Amino acid sequence: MTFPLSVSPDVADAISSGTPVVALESTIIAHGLPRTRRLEGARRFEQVLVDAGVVPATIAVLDGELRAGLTADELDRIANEELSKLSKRDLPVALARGGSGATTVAATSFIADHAGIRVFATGGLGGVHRGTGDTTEHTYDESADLKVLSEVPITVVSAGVKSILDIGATLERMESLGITVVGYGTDEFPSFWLRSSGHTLDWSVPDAAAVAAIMESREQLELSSALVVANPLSLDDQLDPATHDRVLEEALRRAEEKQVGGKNLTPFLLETIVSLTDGESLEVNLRIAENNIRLAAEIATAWSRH
Ligand code: PSU
Ligand code: MN
Repeated sequence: MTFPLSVSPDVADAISSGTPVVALESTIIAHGLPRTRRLEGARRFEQVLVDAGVVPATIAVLDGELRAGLTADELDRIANEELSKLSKRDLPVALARGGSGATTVAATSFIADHAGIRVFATGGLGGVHRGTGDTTEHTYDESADLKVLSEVPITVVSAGVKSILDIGATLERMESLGITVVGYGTDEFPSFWLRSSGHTLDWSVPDAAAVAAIMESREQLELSSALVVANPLSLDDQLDPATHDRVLEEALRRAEEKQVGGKNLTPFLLETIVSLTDGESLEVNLRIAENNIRLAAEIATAWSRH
C-alpha cells in the first residue's frame, strides 16, 4: 500500500535536487487569522520563502488527500472555505470521508516528515492549557503537537508558545518527551507576543549554521524527536506588555464564562485577544509568522549545504 500523500511537482523537484524547502501549516491561516486577512497572510508567508530562494510547501488536506505544496487556487481554498481543524488523529477520518481541512502543527509535522521535508515554520506551538479556575483541577488539555514532535525528526521554528497556555508546564512536557529546545539569540523561551516569558532555556544558538549542525548530530544519533527553535520578536516589534497582561486575563475569563474547551479553545482565545487589542495583536501575529519563516528559510538553506 502506498502512503496517501500528494507532493506538488515544485516541492518534489526541490526535495530530489536538494533545493531548500520549508513546510508551512494551514491552521495558522484558516483558524489563526480573521477571514479578511487569510489570503493575504497565506500568500505573504509563501512569498517570504520565494524571496529567500526557498520552495514553500504549505500543507493541508484537500478532497481526501494529504497535500504538500499548493497551487495559487488551492491556497485560495484554504483562505476562503470553512475548513475543519485537523490534528494528527483527525487525518484518517478526513481521508475516509474525502474531506478537506487545515492541518495543525501536529498534522503538518507528520505530513512534512513523510514528504521528506526537514524544516517547518509556524507561529506558536500548541502546548499545555492552563487549568480552569481552581488550579488543582486538571483539564488534561495538552495539544497533540507535543506528542507528535516527540515522534518526528523535524526542525520547527516558533516564537515559543502563547501565554494563553501554561508555559512552564509546556516546557516540562517537552523535556519529558525528549524534544530538543534551543533559543535563537536568546536564553529565554519567548511567549509569542512578548520576547520573554520568565522561563530560561538550557541552550542558545547564534545562527542558522548552528541549528543545521544540531540537525546533523540528531541524524547521527538516529533520534526521532523534533528540534524546536524558539525565535523571539525584537523588543520593538512585540506587543505592549501591559496591554498583553490585561487582554490575556480578560480572554481567559471569557473562555471560562462561556465554557469554551477542546479544539475551539485556542481559536476562541486568539480571536478574543485580537478584538480586545483592536487588531494590534493580529499585526504582531503576522510579524511573528514572517520572522519565523525568514529564519526557517535560513536554516533550510544552511541544511541544504551541510
Ligand atoms: N498557537 C497559535 N496560533 C495557532 C495555533 C496555535 O499561536 O494558530 C494552532 C496551531 O495550528 C497549533 C494548534 O498546532 O493551534 C494547536 O491546537 P490544539 O491546542 O487544539 O492542539
Ligand atoms: Mn486541546
